[in-house]
Amino acid sequence: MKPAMPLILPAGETLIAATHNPGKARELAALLDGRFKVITAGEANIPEPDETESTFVGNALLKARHAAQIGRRIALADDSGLSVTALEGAPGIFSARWAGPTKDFALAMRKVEERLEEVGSDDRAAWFTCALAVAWPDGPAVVVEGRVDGTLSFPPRGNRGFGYDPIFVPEGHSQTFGEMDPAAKDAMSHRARAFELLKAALFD
Ligand code: ITT
Repeated sequence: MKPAMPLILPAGETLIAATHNPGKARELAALLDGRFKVITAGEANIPEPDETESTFVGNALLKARHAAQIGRRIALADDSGLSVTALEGAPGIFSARWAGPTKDFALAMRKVEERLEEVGSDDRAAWFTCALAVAWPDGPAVVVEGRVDGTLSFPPRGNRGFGYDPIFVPEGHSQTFGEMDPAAKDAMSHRARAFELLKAALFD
């Protein structure tokens, strides 16, 4: 939805990418495509906030507002995750937390496979969600959400991308996101779809 008062996001502006996940920071920088200068939350010395909300949208807004207030610049945050139909949407907003303190995604992907065995379902349907929030230091914020559907495939395949990419095969494709050319993932991912909505709301 377009804000009632147009929010200005001038090309060339320095944006804080409010993430501590290098895989995400890489994809966000590619999507921003030279339009903005991007510094990460780490470079701006912004600590990671606790993700206390119960939705992707809530956590994306929380992270963007936190970074914009501390960094005194416009901030873009991403809250995202993998949801599995047979696991009633888990891990969902807990996707990063399933990898434990050492961010071990081989472990997190095994956990998904084990939980599927436990529930005894053959349904391998899953989807990725990405909420993107932009917050201004003086208060306003915009948030959008994108989704990509697919199926899970074990064992994990490919070492591109990040997180759960090696077990996710997007609908209509045979390669996992972990095997795909990064540009191919960027053309169809949940993050790309959210980004299209953000562009329509803010840049066009
Ligand atoms: P920040 O909060 O610092 O941005 P984070 O990794 O903790 O980093 P989230 O809480 O949003 O971020 O967790 C999202 C997790 O979901 C992420 O760590 C990945 O494991 C997974 N995920 C999100 N997008 C993904 C993608 O495009 N490919 C694979 N896994 C993805």
